[in-house]
Amino acid sequence: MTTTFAEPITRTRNTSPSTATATQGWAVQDLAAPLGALVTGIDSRQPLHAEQALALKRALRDRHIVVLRGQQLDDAQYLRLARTFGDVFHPPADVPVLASDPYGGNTPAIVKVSNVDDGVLGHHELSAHSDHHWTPVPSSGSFLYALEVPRVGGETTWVNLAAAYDALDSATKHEIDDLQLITYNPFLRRLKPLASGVFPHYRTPDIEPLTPFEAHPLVRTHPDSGRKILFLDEATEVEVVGVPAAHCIALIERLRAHLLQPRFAYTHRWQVGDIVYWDNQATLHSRTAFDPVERRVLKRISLSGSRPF
Ligand SMILES: O=C(O)CCC(=O)C(=O)O
Ligand SMILES: [Fe+2]
Repeated sequence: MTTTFAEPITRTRNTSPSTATATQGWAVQDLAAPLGALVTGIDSRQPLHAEQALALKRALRDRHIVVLRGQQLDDAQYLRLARTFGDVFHPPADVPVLASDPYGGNTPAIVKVSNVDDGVLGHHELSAHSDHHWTPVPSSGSFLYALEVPRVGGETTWVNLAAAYDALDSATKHEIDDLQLITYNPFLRRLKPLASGVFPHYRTPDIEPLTPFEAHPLVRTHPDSGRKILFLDEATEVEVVGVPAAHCIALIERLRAHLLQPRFAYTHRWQVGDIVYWDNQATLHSRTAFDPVERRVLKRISLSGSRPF
């Protein structure tokens, strides 16, 4: 089973800014799950103190996702919080991404992830992915801020890709350590659907490659922690560079089945006011479907990253 916990177990931090009183205490605690930390006592309407910002950066490096509850931010405050950790992600002009114009470019800094009004992603299930994986310089991390949530469904699950790599047997590690993987842009595939209407999980020689594309290491090294990451998602069209498809289809299927094991996962049940900040370099996230009659409104900000190595 996937781990679903809101309650922290380990207190990793219990300190206050220098001016703090007892009521201004804040803490960062591990969730009782294979990844995730819960931050309490921080009101992110105010700029973070240096110690708080550093504690969140450390928690992200070590636990891959950081959860803040009970926040109430306007867009400027939300952007200020996100920019504490980096620049907002903008794709190249010819690379379409979520909420950009159909052919790329003009991507809003704040994306409304919502099944109502002018939002994107509707109410359906989403397979596990890392935001902007298919771009030349993928995102370092994303934030989601919950404004309205359904009573049932619409949970988001994160997968710990560092733990997934560590748990591979040594023969598999040896086999994949130096492979390069192209993850084709699913927004391009929507613009150029196959005659069959199928969204392939692996590009076979009979399928013309989508362009532009970029190869990244299948096993990347995390730029902050140095840990090895199995940088592969659940269902996007991929291709291992320079190895016949016939061999790699089975390999990729096996790796995908491996990383989707619930022992690597944390599922978040959203409450209004939650902000989750996650590392796109070390995690995947997926979402369960929910009743379209219910409203679900979140706002996403993605940060720019660096070329995977
Ligand atoms: O709606 C969700 O829970 C996740 C949506 C998503 O994948 C994203 O905003 O990047
Ligand atoms: Fe996403």
